[in-house]
Amino acid sequence: MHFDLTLYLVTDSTGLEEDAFLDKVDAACRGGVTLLQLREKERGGRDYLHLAKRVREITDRYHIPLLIDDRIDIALACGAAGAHVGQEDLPVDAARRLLGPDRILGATAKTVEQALRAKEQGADYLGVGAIYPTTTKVKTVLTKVETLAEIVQAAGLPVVAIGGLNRSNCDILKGSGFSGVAAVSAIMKAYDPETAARDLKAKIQALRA
Ligand code: TZP
Ligand code: MG
Repeated sequence: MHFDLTLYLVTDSTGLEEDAFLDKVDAACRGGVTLLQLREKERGGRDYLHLAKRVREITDRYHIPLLIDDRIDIALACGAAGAHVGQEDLPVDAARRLLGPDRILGATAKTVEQALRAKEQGADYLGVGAIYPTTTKVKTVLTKVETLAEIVQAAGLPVVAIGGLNRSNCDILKGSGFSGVAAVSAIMKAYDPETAARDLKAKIQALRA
């Protein structure tokens, strides 16, 4: 399935009422998000599926592929475009078997070795980071931009950078071969997610040019 990593919104609904969360997602999509990952760490399956279906109504309207973090079952149940797995989630080959050949599968890679393994096992893109310290709840370590560049070269898969990235600090990615930026806070915590998305996207496009 075709996908564009340019501006990859990873959501976080923590502390938000459902409708307020969905309004933010909608605004961000309007601002030009190209790929969206629903990432929920606290919800049980039923609640997660309910939210995934509601988010999918939005992403479908904007023709943005929806991926589900970690939970392949939720991805399949809501008819998502794909899923993303981290180093502690299902291994990429198992996720690929469950998703089938046509859905999008992303994998987190913090080293060249992890990147090559993810590619061999069927990942379509790699998420690399955290590039900067993050305030989003996640178990991660910092990854240098030099490592990101090595991963781009070695794996030959599109790479999205993640972790503390925003419009003011993403210049660091210039020349690394990155395909796009994945962000939570820069969009979800913005007062105006539509403008935040639009501005960040313009910045990424300029950096990649
Ligand atoms: N993986 C590595 S850093 C991160 C994830 C999910 C969180 C990124 O969030 P933010 O708010 O854009 O730093
Ligand atoms: Mg995960």
